Amino acid sequence: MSKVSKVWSRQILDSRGLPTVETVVQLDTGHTAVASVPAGTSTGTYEAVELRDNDPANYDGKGVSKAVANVNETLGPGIWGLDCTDQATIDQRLIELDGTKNKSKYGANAILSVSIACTKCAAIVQNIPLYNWINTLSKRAGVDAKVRVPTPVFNMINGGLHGAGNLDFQEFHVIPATSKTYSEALKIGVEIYIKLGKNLERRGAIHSVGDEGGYAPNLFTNADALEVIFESIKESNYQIGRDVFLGLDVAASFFYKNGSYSIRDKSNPLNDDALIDYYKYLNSQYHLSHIEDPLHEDSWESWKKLYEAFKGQLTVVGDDLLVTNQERVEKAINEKACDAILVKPNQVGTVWETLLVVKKARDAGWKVITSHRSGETNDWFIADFASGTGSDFAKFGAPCRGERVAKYNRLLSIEAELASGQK
Ligand code: 2PG
Ligand code: MG
Repeated sequence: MSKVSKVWSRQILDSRGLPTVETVVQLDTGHTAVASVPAGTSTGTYEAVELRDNDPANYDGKGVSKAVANVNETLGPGIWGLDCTDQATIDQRLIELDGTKNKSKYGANAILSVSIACTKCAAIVQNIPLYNWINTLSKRAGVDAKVRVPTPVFNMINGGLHGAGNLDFQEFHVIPATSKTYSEALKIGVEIYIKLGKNLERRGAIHSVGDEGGYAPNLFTNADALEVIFESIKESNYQIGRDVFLGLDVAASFFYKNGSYSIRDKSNPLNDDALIDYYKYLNSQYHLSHIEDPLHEDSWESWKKLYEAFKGQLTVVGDDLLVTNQERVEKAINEKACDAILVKPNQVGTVWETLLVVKKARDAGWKVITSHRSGETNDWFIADFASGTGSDFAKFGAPCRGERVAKYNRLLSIEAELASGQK
């Protein structure tokens, strides 16, 4: 049994240049592991709390020195002596130390950094790949999973809060067919991404990139973004509906005001029913394979209607709706609101709770998509998490920007290790 003997934390910067938490866990064997945590912009209302200093004189209020101090002074010492391979006990201790329902006392960012560093340390001390260790933990949590490299979901165009352009929808996805190997899928994504950049340039649209590495253009409508991706795929050697599919993360809560949705595609604001009709139109034109957060995070009745309308045709994904939270996932299962979950460890704040959410989703027969946040570091933990939990998909942004390709490249090495039978 290897015990946690020391934990220390510091403030580093994420991909947006904003402060985030990095934590090191050391065992009595001398082994160490480091973990840093991501941050969202389009955060769901019901996510666990990311603790910021809120001191306008420093880092525009975005500092995390309090979260760092919470690790150094309380959370770290609180897990000294615990067995690093007992993730459930470690995470339970962290939850108890915080004592709030939404981790607002010490911060989900502080707590998750410790939790992940312990997971990594446990893999290191046992000398096994992190994805294999996560697979063992998944099984302990009741997830019946085989290690697999997930299909990537590429966010090719960044709108909403992630892009400097004028699009309302947050993400426009290209998803290679699940029958492709991971390296084939990555190649497809990159080739379409390059073509898309050229097509945007030819149209005179901005082709610099947004927070997640996708292009962030000004276009006439949101449908135009789908159109230019559609064109780019047609010009490539790939066939839509056979080799690749299109998807959206609408992040609809962020353009919902006073009971309706204002989007540049329509001159008047739309109510829930009218927005659902518009999705039906987009689906008829572009054959979407999945749609994430199509409606406001509290519009449960409309989610049910939308799911009923699209059931069997496309995958309906809850992100801001579910926030990797067991209670909200249970509600969505009971209400038949969707059939897939976006899994983000920092929405809930510990590795073990994230695994329990994956279990709930799997028991309901849902698809699982492990996801990055728009603010990331080069930590590739989620690539191992996605593979070890047997996630169907991994949403790590466009195949561009260091913090995104760090994860996609990690999946390449996992694929190679699995192919060579390395354990
Ligand atoms: C999302 C995420 C990641 P953010 O909405 O799915 O793409 O965005 O991290 O800003 O919440
Ligand atoms: Mg989302």
